Amino acid sequence: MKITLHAFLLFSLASAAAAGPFEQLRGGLELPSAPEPSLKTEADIQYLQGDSRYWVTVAADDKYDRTALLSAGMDIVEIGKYTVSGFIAKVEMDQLAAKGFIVTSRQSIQEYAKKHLKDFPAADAAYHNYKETVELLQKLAADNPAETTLFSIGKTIEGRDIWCLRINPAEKGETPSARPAAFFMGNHHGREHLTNEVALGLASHLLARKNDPEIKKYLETLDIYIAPMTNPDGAEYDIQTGKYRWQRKNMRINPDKSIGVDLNRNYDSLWCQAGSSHYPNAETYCGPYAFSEPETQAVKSFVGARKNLKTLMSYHSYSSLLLYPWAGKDVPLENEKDRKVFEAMAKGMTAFTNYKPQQSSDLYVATGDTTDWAYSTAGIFSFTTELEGTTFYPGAAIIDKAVSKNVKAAVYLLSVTNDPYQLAK
Ligand code: 0X9
Ligand code: ZN
Repeated sequence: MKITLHAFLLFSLASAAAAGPFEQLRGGLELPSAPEPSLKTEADIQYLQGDSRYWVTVAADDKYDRTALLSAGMDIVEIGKYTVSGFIAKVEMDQLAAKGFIVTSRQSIQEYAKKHLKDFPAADAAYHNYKETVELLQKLAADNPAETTLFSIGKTIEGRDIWCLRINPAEKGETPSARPAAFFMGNHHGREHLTNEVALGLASHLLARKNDPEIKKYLETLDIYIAPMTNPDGAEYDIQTGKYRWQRKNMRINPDKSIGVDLNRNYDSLWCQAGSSHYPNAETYCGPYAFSEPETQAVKSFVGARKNLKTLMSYHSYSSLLLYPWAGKDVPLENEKDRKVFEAMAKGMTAFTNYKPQQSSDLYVATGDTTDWAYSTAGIFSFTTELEGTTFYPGAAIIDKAVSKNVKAAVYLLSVTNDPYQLAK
């Protein structure tokens, strides 16, 4: 929202800003809000010293304002009717006024953390860190040797493997298959730990029920891939000190010494246009060029080598949404048949999650994301799920609920992966 709007209104609205991200857009879904954590001390937030980000609330009326704010480097976390809130580096925050934005409140990330920090891992021990994720994947593979192959699709900038579990009893190893394939991914953004849990929960569910007639049918006819942690470096950095850091990006050290590229802006689909920033220290930094990052390169090679992929789900958090292309263009999908398929799939999945289905760009326009790229280059029916919750750190109690409903949605996606176009008939 630009200065032309009624500023007095904005200040009163700022305090009524959404309790969760994208709150006003979620279609009335309301979750009980978490109890206020107790205030932390200077010593508790010492580890954030040197982090120049601010948590700001900025006047923003609609998706056009939101897109412009993303382009200005803000990482939109919460959306209210007339405002948005989220993180932004100080240099970019200082430019907001000159760009016509009204900042209605601001606090350093250290101040924000004092009010919002929750401890890890004690309180959230049920979440799987990288080591535990790898161990669980290895166990699932060892317990189900006839059905699975565990392999790395590539290494991160810090050298961690990006593991992928293949579930296909007929075809082992990494050799591509002619069977229709589905690809589930989690944790593009480090702090979105619940996404890893949902992907792991899906893998566990499919293997635990491999003899159920319905699941058996999918195992016998499809080629299923699950990569729960696309950005393990960011996820590990987020919890490294035992306290959360709100780390979104990967761990590349940029030329200006800032950390990270936003992996969900680094794909080659209208790269670094709307909703994305060229500033390295921005939360929405797209990187120096498309696919500059080893993590997105790994996904590119994986997808490029598998022409049998028909469906893709990229789990993000939070706000109870199911999003489909276009994300980077403010127009409906030109291909009407495909649009019908996307809409039908979204309807099918949200019947289980009760999330709100919508075109990505109706939330805000953001170029260079996984789904636009996978759909535009390979015709894969690709979705972003924004899981439920009202914070990036919703506690352990949410895991079972989120896994259970998203597993049902994923199984629905599997049920149409053999021929998505059946939904356009
Ligand atoms: O901005 C993103 O990358 C995703 N949201 S998140 O809060 N998890 O960061 C949304 C990507 C979907 N694209 C658009 N809404 N345009
Ligand atoms: Zn995300």
